[in-house]
Amino acid sequence: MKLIVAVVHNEDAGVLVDALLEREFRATRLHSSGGFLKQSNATILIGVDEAQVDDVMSIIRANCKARTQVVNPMPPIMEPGEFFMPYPLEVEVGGATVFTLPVERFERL
Ligand code: 2BA
Repeated sequence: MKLIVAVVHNEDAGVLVDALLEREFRATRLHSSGGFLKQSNATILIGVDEAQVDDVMSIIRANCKARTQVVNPMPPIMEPGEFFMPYPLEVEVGGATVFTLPVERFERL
């Protein structure tokens, strides 16, 4: 068995969980936030047989889109007389960041 951990955009999470449930995959949605942008995203946990990992990956690919986000960089600590022009930075946030982990033991009690 494998545990798929997918970090996705909040806006894609609902559709993704619905698509997984439609194909009878069980999923858990956790509220999370990115370390870099500090914006809210969603982490979806999906426990599946190894043979189903590719099916789940296809569902994630079909339902999660990459987006461009604009970030305003934090001003650095400056000496008197120095000047900082805060240019907004464009960052592409991927459709999904997916980790697939081996599961040592799984029980539903
Ligand atoms: P964030 O950490 O908020 O990162 C959002 C996007 O900012 C990233 O998109 C990437 O394009 C950019 N970014 C992140 N760290 C950066 C850095 N040190 N310098 C420059 N740009 C940086 P993604 O790579 O698609 O990641 C989307 C979200 O997935 C991340 O949100 C984080 O929540 C999660 N994630 C990505 N890689 C991860 C990893 N190795 N471990 C755990 N979570 C990860």
